[in-house]
Amino acid sequence: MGTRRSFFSQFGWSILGIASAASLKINVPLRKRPPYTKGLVLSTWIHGIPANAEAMKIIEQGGTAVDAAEFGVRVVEADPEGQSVGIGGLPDRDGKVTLDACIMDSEGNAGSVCFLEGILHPISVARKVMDQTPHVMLAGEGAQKFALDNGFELTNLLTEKSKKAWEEWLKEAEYKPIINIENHDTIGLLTMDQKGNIAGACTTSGLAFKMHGRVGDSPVIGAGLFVDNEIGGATATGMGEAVLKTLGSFLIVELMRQGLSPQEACEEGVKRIVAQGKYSDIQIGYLAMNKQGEVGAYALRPGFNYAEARPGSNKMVDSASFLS
Ligand code: SD4
Repeated sequence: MGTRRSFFSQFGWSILGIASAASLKINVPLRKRPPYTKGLVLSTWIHGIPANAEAMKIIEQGGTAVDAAEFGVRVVEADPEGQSVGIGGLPDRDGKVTLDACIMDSEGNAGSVCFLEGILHPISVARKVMDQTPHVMLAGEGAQKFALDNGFELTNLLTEKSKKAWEEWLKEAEYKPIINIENHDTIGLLTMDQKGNIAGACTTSGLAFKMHGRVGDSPVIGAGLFVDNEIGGATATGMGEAVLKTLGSFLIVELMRQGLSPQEACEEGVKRIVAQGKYSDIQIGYLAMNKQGEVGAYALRPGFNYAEARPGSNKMVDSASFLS
C-alpha cells in the first residue's frame, strides 16, 4: 500500500509539471521574441513632445530607461505655463497646489510621492524614495520633509495665472472636472532604452480644484503607472478615481502578459471602466508599450493624444476611443 509520500512522488511532480507548463504556455512566446533596442519614448498629451525629446536624448547617449523617464517629465514639471503638472498647476479648492508623482525602473523598483506641496520636481523626490529608502510611497508633510532633508528647496508653485483661475472658480465653487483640460494634462511617460529595458514616470497636480487631501491615480503604482520589464509598461491619464478602482495600468500590463497586444490591452482597460457604468462625464486615456516596441493607446472619448518618439522622429498621435 502506498504512503502519502510515495503518492506525492508518483503524482505530485507531474501535477507541478502540468501547472508550470500551463504558466509557461502563456509566457514563452513573449519571452522568445527579441526586445526592441532602438529606443522608444511614449508620453501623454502635447507636452509629451518636449518631454520625449529630452528622454530620447538620454537614450541615444546610451542612458538608462529610468534616467530618461525622470528627466523627460522634469521638463514638463518645470514649465509654469502647463496648468496640470508641477509649477503652474491648478490648485485644490483651498488654493494649494498639491502634487502626485511616481516612477518605476526596469528592476521592479518603485517610488512615489503624493499630496506633496512646494517642491518643483516631485518626480525626483519619488526617484529618491525609490533609490534611497526601503519604502515606496511618502505623503504630504512627510514627503516634503524628506525632500527638504535631501536638498530640494521650497518653491511657490502657485503662479498668478493659476491663482486667477482659482479665484474665478471660487465665485461659484462648483466641483466639475473638465474633460481633456486644455488638451494637456497629467504626463505619463514610458521609456525603452537601447538595452531594451523599460521604465516609466507619471507626474501631475491632479484634478483642478479637488478637495484638499485628495490623491488620484497618478502616484499609485499599478494605477497611474506600471512597468514589468519582462512584458511592457502602461500609464493613465484622466479621472483618477476610475483608474484607481480598476487598477488600470497593472491590468493592462497583465493583459499583455497573457498575450494581448498593447492596443488590445488598452481597449480592455477602458472597457472595464465602461462595464462599471459610470463614465458619462469623465475622460480616461491609456497608453502602453510592450517589450517588442509595439504601442497601444485608447481613451473613453475623443480628444486624447500622445507623443511617440523613436530615433529621428517625435510626433503626436491621436488615440482611438470607445465613444465617438
Ligand atoms: C488625477 N489622473 O489626479 C490625474 C489627473 C489627470 O486628466 O490625468 N487628468 O486623477
